[in-house]
Amino acid sequence: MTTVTAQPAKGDTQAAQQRRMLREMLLIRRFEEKAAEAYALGKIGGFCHLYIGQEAVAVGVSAALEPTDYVIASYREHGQALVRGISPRAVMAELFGKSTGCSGGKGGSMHLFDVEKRFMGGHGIVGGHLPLATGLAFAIKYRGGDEVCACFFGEAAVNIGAFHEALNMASVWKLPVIFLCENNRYGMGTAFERVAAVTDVVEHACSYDIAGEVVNGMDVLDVQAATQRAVQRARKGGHPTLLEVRTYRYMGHSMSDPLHGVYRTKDEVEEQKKKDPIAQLFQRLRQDGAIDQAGYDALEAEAKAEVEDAVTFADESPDPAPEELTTHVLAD
Ligand SMILES: Cc1ncc(C[n+]2csc(CCOP(=O)(O)OP(=O)(O)O)c2C)c(N)n1
Ligand SMILES: [Mg+2]
Repeated sequence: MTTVTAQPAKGDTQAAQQRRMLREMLLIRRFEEKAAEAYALGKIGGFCHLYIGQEAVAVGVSAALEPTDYVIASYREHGQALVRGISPRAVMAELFGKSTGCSGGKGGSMHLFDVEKRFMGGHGIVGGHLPLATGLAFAIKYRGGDEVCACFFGEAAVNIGAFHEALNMASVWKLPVIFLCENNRYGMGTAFERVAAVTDVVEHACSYDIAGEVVNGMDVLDVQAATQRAVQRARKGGHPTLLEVRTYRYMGHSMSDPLHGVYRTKDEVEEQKKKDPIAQLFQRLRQDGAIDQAGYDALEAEAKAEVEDAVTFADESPDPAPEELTTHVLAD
């Protein structure tokens, strides 16, 4: 099975591209629900952080990128990996710790990786990959390329020194990097309302010559448009951007965190679900006459089938061989 990515294809009409974005969001949602099920069945070891609710961010950003652009992410990265074209089979097999996974079964949920797709991880240390994003952008500029590097991270990373170092160096060297702060309001079960604090950071970043925007992360088209502006700045003159994308996760922090935890109410989650990014895009496309219920159902059925296929593939794949325990390079 092939994955349809939200990246624009030649000759794509706007409606066709938006239908692809809807399909991508559906694929991520159905994939994540299946991952939760598989985790409960004991098929996934270690941590597993789901992306349900935040789909519009990965899909909107990816729709504004070229396949040659680089993406680097935190540990909540299943959605970004899928939308950049790593197959659901390779992602699910990685979650299951199987040798057919995109990191050979040795990385797991937090360490998805695919150099060919220019997906540079999956990183577990909060804020730790931001300097790597600056480094990737430095390499692009050093080689005279016109690619950009998109770096996803949660809002808790803005407290980390590496966040400021990475942004500062990107600004000083004028590097083609887009810092995407996915502000889902919570960092690992804490009760801090971070919206205001992060917005202050965006303003601060602007003061050291990084463009900054606050974006509605529940609207995939807003995310796409803001990323397109950032990409334009980056490709033109290597000007970096910080986007604070306001989003919301419906599930707990990880599979070991209860759905609502003690830091938010069920009502709050239900209220946020009214802004669901998938429902919003479907509504808009339906109003424009670009899709009907049958068209939506067909997209959803395709997504479900792709995820079922991925689970079967992961189930049937072998564990990594014992002699691979100490190797760090994937065999061809
Ligand atoms: C340097 C560091 N400190 C602490 C942790 C433990 N930790 C894991 S996730 C997390 C919260 C991160 O929240 P946020 O950046 O908002 O991302 P989200 O989980 O909301 O996507 C923390 C503190 C870590 N992984 N790395
Ligand atoms: Mg957060």
